[in-house]
Amino acid sequence: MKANDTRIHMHMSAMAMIAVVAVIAGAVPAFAQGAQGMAEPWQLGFQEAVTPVMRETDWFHNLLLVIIAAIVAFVTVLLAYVFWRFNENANPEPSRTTHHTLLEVAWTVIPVIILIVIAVPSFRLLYLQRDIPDADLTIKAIGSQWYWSYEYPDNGNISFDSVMVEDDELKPGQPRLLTVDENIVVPVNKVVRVIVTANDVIHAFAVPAFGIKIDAVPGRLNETWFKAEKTGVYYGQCSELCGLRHAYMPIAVEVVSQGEYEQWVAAKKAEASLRRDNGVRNVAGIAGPARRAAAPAD
Ligand SMILES: [Cu+2]
Repeated sequence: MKANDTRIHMHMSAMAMIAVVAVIAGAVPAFAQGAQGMAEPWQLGFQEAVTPVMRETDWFHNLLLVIIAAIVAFVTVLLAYVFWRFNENANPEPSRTTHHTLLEVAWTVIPVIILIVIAVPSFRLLYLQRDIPDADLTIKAIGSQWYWSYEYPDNGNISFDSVMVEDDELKPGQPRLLTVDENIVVPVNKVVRVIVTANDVIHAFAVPAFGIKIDAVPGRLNETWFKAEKTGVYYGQCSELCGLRHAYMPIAVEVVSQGEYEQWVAAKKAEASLRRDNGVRNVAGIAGPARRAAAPAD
């Protein structure tokens, strides 16, 4: 009876294992396709890298994954061997050895080598992120509770707010919690410097496909950069807990061709001069608090 129970138990464990493998196998194709610019159900790993920084980050992550997996496997095997070989039954008379020069040198030097192997690409990546190349375009991103405002100082100081589109206003195909009323528009294959700050509390400007995440701190200017190498819309979210509607201030970056970008700039400038003619001077300043007041309390 007991043996039978054990067999049923083992059978169930095997079934569970098969289920886990099936789930992982099912997730892998999704990972390979990767919906552009956003996370997707059952995704494994990162979003598809669209900038040099994110490509390097991906590579570094994969390197660490191999190293950490090898260390975990090694330690597990070592522990299992110790349990089996040196338990009281198998080894009633323990050895009195206390020092072993070769072993001690090895377990000092090998971890040092592993750390160097990690440190070199780590610093390379850090410098790639921090050394901002000559920018073709600068954008200022300002976080507020709970939306982002953007300014284009190189392009006639275009400025606008970018507010999340609520669920009941989404058009078909627009992703929930990521769609905004006005995307940031940037040209493809151009170095974009992003200057980041905040109006009220600390927010964080993050776009996973670009490999950027930087705090938006009131009274401080932080900067980062990206060079998107593929057109499309890439989404990010505020990544610093900033209050009630923290989860509802997404970031949407639309990467377009240079020609389309110039058209967009021209249209934005025309819109701004129209507003000036109508006597509305600071649209961002007026729209901000009004929108804040209009945001549903939840
Ligand atoms: Cu925020």
